[in-house]
Amino acid sequence: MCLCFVYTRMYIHTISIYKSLGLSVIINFVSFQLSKVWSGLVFSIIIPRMDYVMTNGDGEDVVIVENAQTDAVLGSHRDKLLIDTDPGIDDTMAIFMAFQSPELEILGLTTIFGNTSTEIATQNALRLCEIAGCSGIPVAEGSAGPLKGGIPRVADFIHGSDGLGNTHLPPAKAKKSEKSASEFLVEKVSEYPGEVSILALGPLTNLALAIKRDSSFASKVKRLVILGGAFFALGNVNPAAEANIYGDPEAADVVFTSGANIAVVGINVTTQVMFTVKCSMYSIRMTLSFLSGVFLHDPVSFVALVRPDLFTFKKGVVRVETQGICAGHTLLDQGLKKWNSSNPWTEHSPVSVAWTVNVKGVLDYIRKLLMKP
Ligand SMILES: [Ca+2]
Repeated sequence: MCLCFVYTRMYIHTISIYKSLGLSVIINFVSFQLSKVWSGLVFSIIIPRMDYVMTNGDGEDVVIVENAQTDAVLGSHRDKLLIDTDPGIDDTMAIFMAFQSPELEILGLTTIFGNTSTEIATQNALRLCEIAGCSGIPVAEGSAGPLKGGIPRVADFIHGSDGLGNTHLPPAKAKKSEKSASEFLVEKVSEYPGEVSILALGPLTNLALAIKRDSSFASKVKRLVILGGAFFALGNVNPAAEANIYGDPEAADVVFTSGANIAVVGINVTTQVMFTVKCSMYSIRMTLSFLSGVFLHDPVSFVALVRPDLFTFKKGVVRVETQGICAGHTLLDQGLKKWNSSNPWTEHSPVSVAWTVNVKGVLDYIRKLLMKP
């Protein structure tokens, strides 16, 4: 693959094929990160040939195998999917991966705050649908803040003021749905009970509102795959909490105890999968961030939806701390001990918590989808 890449703020507008956009958004994001420190730095580079290299959590290159077995295991039917999202750079990758998956029928996107405000997330979702040639897909705007109220936590210090690494894409032509996200979620899941999977890539406020709106919602969802939490690992907001769960701990606890068929992918798993870029022309390795790469939180969660065989899971009840210094902490009862009396974990339905990941398999899958013509 050959790319001639001159980095300017206009760069992203010159990319018409969205398989490249997923990568260019990341590169822009990394440049945004660099520019925060090296203010005024003109980051221009020509890369006649750019190899995309993925590394495992130890920083070792993973050899990418062309023609790897990456076909989805969903069978011949199209699996209906809703994506609740806060785009968001890595959300963008996951959304494009979904659009690149013909075995999926994307029923719509619902938006939430997190990487950016809900309002900007909605505009970004509409833009992404248009770029992907899928402007007919409904986008329903979600809650502007967490269940308990207050100002939502927004990670614009990571994703830029526009949520997409300050790429400042042109405004979307399409309009958002007149329905709220929770209305839309309930409507679609009720229309196809037992058939709709949901990929939740941000704080879980919209899902909790849908559960509160319709008591049968949780039981009618085919599978809910959640990006969130840190299981027996440090968080990324503070030692106790991961960002999506920290964004609305009350909502997360409602969802985890709803009885839905849930698989949750925490950052203890997603941080094992890292994206870096190698420029072979100059035989140098571009260090894309101060962490030597970019974690693929949202894309990994998408893979957990379509290729659960690339993960192992532990089953158990998950509760979320909603207050105090550990607010947003996710704690799984692994079932290793038989408790003598009831506690906040007993009498709730277990969920599946991603435990291990086939790093090479996941990276192969992500790369193949993003590079697909
Ligand atoms: Ca996200």
